[in-house]
Amino acid sequence: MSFDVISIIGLGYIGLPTAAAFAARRKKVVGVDVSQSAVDTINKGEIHIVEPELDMLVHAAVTQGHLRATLIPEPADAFLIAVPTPFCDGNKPDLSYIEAASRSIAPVLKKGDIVVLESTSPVGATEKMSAWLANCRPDLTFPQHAGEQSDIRIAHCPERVLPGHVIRELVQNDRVIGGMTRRCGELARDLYQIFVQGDCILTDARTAEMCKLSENAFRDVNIAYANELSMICDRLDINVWELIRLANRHPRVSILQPGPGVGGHCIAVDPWFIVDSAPDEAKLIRTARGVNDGKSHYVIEQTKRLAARFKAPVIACLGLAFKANIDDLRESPAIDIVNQLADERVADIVVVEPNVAVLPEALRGKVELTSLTSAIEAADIVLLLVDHREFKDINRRRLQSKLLVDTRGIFS
Ligand code: SAJ
Repeated sequence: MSFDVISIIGLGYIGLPTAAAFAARRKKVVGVDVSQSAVDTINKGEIHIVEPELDMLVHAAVTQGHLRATLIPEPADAFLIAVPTPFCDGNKPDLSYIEAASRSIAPVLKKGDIVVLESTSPVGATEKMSAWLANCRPDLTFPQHAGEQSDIRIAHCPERVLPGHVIRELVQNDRVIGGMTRRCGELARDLYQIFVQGDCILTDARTAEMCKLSENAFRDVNIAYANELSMICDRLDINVWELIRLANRHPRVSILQPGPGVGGHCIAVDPWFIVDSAPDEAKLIRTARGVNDGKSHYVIEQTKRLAARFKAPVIACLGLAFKANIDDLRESPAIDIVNQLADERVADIVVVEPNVAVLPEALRGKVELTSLTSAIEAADIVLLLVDHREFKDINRRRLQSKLLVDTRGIFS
C-alpha cells in the first residue's frame, strides 16, 4: 500500500515531529489538532513547542506543501492518533482524548484505511479504540469481529522518543508494532518503514501496550533507587554523586541520577496504568512512584530548614521544566516544589526558567520570573531544580555566599 495521504491526530510533542518525519519523505500529511492557535502556527511554517531541529523540519514541510494543519479530520489512507493519555482521580487512565479522536475520524474512514494508536495506553485501549470506531461506523468492519478480513486495520505502535532528542530517535529507534491481527501489524510496519530506520518488530496490540508501560516503569523504578540512595546518603553524610560515580565503575552497575522527583507526562504517569490494571501484583512499581513523589517533599523540607535560618529569606529557584533544556512543564516536580514553598510563605521566591517567557498558571502572582543574574544576586538560598545548560555555566564564585540545595548535583 502506498499511503498517499497520512493524517496525524494531535500535533503535540509526538504528533508534530511524526507529521514532519512523513512529510520529509514527501508524503502528503494532514495534521489535525483541536487548538486553533497550534493549527495557525503550523500553517505559517512555525512551531508551538520547543524541540531541537523541529522548527526547520516543519518550516520545510509546510513551505514545500507536504504538511498542512486543520481542525477537522479529512479522508486519508492512514490515521495516527497521538493525543494525551493523562490519568484522572485515583490514578486511573483517562482515555477520553483517544475516544474523542476516534469519534472525530470515524466519519471520514473508508475501506482499506489503517488507524494506528501511538498514544501511550493501558492494556486493552487499542481494542477499545476499535470498538469506538466500530460503533460510529456500522457500515464498515473492524478487526475485533472480522479478524484478518476487516475493512479497517487497527494497530498500536507506542512512541518511544526522548524529549530533546525526538528528531533523531524518531528515525533511529526500533518500533514495537502491535497489530489487532497479523495483517494489521504488517500494514502498520509498511507505514512506519517510510521513515523509521530502526527495526519494526511485530507483536499483538496488548503486548505492545504493555511493552511501552514496562519501559517507563523500568526507568521509574531505577530513578527511585537513585532518589532513595540520595536520601540515605544525606543521612549518612556521604556525597551521593561521588558514590554513584564510583559504584558505576562496576561492570554490571549503572545507577541513574537522583533529582527533585520524577516529572513529565510519561514516567510519572505510565506506571500507574500498570498499577491500575494489576493492583495486587504491581507492588514494586507502586512503591517506586511513592519514593519518587516523596523526593519532592524531601526537597521542600530541606529548603524550609535552610530558610528558617533567615529573617526574610529570598530563594532563587533555578528551573521549572521537568528536565534539562526543554520547555515542557507537564507534571514537573520543580513546579510543585516552588508552588508549595510559595503557598507556605517560606520566603520571597524568584524563579529562573530560560525556556519559558511566562510563568505557568499555578505560579502566577505568587513568585517572580526573573533573569539568572538578578535571581542569584538577590538570593540567600539557591535551589537548583533543573540542570539546564545555562545553570551549569554559572560562575561558582557568584554562589560562594549562598546556601545551596542542589537537587541535580551540578554544583558538587
Ligand atoms: N530523571 C531523573 N534521573 C535520571 C533520569 C531522569 O531524575 O537519571 C527524571 C527527569 O529529570 C525527568 C523524569 O525523570 O523528571 C523523566 O525524564 P526521562 O528523561 O527519564 O524520560 P522522559 O519522560 O523525557 O521520556 C521517557 C522515555 N522513556 C524511557 O527512557 C524508558 C522516552 O523514551 C519515552 O518515549 C517517553 O518517556 C514517553 O513519551 O513515554
